[in-house]
Amino acid sequence: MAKIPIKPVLAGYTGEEYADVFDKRAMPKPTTELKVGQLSEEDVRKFFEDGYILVKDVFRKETLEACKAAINEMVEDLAQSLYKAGKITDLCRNSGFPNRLIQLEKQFAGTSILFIKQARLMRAFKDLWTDEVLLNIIEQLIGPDIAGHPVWNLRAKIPRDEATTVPWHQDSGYLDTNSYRVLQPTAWIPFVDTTESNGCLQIMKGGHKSGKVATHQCCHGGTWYVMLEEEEMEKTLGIDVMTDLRTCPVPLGSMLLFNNLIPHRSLNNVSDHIRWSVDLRWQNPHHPYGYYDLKEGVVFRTKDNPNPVVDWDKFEGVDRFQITADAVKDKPQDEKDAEFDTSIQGPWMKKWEIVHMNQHVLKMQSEEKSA
Ligand SMILES: O=C(O)CCC(=O)C(=O)O
Ligand SMILES: [Fe+2]
Repeated sequence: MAKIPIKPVLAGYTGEEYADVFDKRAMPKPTTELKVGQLSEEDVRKFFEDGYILVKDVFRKETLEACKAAINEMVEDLAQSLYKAGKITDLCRNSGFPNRLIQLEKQFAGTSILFIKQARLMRAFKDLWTDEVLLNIIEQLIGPDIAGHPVWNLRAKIPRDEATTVPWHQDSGYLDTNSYRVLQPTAWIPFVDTTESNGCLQIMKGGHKSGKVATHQCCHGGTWYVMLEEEEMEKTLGIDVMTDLRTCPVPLGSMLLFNNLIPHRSLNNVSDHIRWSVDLRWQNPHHPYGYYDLKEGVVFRTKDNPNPVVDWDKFEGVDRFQITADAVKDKPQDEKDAEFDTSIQGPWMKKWEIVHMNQHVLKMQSEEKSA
């Protein structure tokens, strides 16, 4: 008689190993002539060997300034809607890019979450995502067919804020299991110099080499984040936490590139300002895996057409946070209730064992879709 497993097999853990999709065996053949801004062969190899690389001085000042201006506009709009709804009494107009959202958060807890959830793709961010140099670099990693991935986040990481301090995870821990076998690179781009004190990222160097996605748990503390224990990383991914841990400060103008299997987390922001950053991802449009078939990527380049008209309308027509929350609930949320809802739910919560109850999990369970 077959043995009955003591623990149910969790849907997120597949035991599959696709090391050759992520390590140096997956490195595309280098071309003889480099396109503008492309990495050296040595740097590309480093990305595949280590699972990440810091790329310095990629962005022009104007590109970043335009993003900062867009952020200020979004913060202004959010402040206005909080004010009009009577959630705050002070618009904090005297504060600016480094701290206005801190002041808003003091009046309405969860403002940083509302900011993430609104995920507005302002023109400046479209320009950043399709930046020629950036796409030239991504082409070196995944080839000439490139789409923007449905998962991207503009993060207002305010000081000492649990909701924006992301615990250890592999990005595929949030994605559907089809993503375990395709490389989907992320560019993590800060809008301030990031250091250990304002909550930069830490990475487990080489943590992708087993080609596996380890068992995560959900949800961390009072958040919607999945988490990966150090012991589990050592056991399943073959990581030595003592020797593989790297702290990755990223100066303004630079970016950290990493793959979807490398374990990473962000540190607590113990500074007096917001650590603004965006994480953008790309995927091959022929392997559109990742988001549970809820939202498609947006094509930026193809082999035959390096400059297609980007269909932003279609991409923006699907609200990722709404669609992922609705996917695990019995009925869609009312638009009015959604506006100031500081909770987040999604299918990743169904992939892993729930080890903490909090408002995010409870809301999902109370409105849960019967399987
Ligand atoms: O920015 C952070 O704090 C976390 C970033 C992250 O996990 C990611 O970009 O995948
Ligand atoms: Fe991540």
